[in-house]
Amino acid sequence: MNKEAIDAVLEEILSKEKPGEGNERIKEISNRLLKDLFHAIAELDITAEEVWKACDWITEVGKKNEIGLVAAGTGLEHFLDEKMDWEDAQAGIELKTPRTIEGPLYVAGSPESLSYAELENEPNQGDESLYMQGEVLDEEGNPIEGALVEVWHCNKLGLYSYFDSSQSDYNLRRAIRTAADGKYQFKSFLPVGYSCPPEGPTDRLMKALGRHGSRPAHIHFFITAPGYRKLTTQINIEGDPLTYDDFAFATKKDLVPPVKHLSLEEAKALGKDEAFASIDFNFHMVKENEAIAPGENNRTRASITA
Ligand code: MBD
Ligand code: FE
Repeated sequence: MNKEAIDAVLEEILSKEKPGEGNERIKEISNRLLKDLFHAIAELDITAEEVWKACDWITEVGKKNEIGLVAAGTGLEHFLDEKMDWEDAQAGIELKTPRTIEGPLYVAGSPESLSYAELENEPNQGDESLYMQGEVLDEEGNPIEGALVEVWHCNKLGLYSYFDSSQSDYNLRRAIRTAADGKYQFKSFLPVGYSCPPEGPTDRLMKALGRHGSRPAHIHFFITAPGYRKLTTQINIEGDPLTYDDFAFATKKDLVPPVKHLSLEEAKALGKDEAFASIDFNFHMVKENEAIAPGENNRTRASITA
């Protein structure tokens, strides 16, 4: 099908849109994407059978709530980060703490405490404990008081509470408010990697692309503070074989802090009664600024009360 023939169909379809009615932004985006789709169908000679197979796949993605996984696995979510990084650079801003994707597994409303939290609802069953700590800092390196550090990670099976109904509410999800010293600390354990639900639509897409659907071990963060742009980021657990082979493209080299493993003797010298792992990591915040993208995208997120 040649360009003239494709454009004739597009013109027929777009002629139905009444000028001055509807939403101009949605018209612009919808029309552009439809045009690109029609041209792709023509150029690649995508068959009707393939189109309807794709529609079935999209229906399944919706029914199984995997659109967020598809956005992560296709790199769409990462692309949005790269676009914001590029725009920040144009505005002369270089993030000291890189942003990286949120992913689809945040739950709003986790329990809040001051300066310190234990992430597990039930105490650790013999695993090595992790202490992670640091400061929330402004552009001059001063501590920010009243910042909220929201943290979430998966359990030893790679499953996140709420999405895994066998875990209790907000397990491995907490919100830590900083005091005047800007410090936060939490106790938990080193999480493992995550894999897409096997044979689900995202996993099957990854396989069809000759890829895997797994993430290295990581911990998620939202950092918010009045007057500052929300920071969405993660840290990777050093040493995971998938650190630089993440199906969601979230790894950045400044987000792989060293993990120190302290022996029982070293721990005792610090007043702790067990060996533990330790990660130091500071969060550098950027002031809100009209010239750059906001940190909040208002995507729909899970919430236990709603
Ligand atoms: C995750 O834990 C995650 O962080 C992302 C981005 C996608 C799937 C699972
Ligand atoms: Fe995750």
